[in-house]
Amino acid sequence: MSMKAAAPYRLYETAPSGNCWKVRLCLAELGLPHERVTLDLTDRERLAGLSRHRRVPVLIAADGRPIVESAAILVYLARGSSLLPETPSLQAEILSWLFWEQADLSKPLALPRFFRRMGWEQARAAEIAALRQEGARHLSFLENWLAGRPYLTGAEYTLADLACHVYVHLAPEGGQDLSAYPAVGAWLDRIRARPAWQPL
Ligand SMILES: N[C@@H](CCC(=O)N[C@@H](CS)C(=O)NCC(=O)O)C(=O)O
Repeated sequence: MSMKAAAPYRLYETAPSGNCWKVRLCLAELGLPHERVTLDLTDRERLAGLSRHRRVPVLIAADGRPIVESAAILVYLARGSSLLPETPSLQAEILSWLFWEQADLSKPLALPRFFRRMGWEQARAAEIAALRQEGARHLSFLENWLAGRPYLTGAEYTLADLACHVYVHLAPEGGQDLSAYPAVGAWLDRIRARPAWQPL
């Protein structure tokens, strides 16, 4: 009789979450065995026992410690891989993209999508318009940045691209038009062509 070895990582997630998708993409890119537990966000009691913020994603690390915040999970998984090279200055630059994604980029791209999914598009029209404007400002910045390089930190795909492309890819679901950003579109195409990339 064969005993099935336990997967070293367990990911608690919800289906539509971009932050959870980032973690799945990272696990796939690195070929790390894992199991997924897909929750319903109404399952507050279960979430409270897993995450101090009652949010997903939560990754149970190999030693059983729960890790919250998608950026922290990505760094934990990617250590020692080409997604997070050891060169200290490059590593710091990659982290700076992860912090920027969380502090600036993701909110104006993710919230209009969330409001649309909830059916709040009319009720929150003014807020959505302001968020789209802010999102467009970040997309223009990315357009200029990516005009001169294939990936955010240069020639190689890293955790910076993995983390930052997720809500850019999903932005049209929130009504953001990406057609004015050809360098961003080409960057997305390069990332989506990776063998391990999978749609949400
Ligand atoms: N900064 C956090 C954001 C996590 C987050 O907002 N998760 C959402 C799903 S994408 C969630 O669990 N929302 C439930 C809630 O806030 O009640 C991360 O990157 O992990």
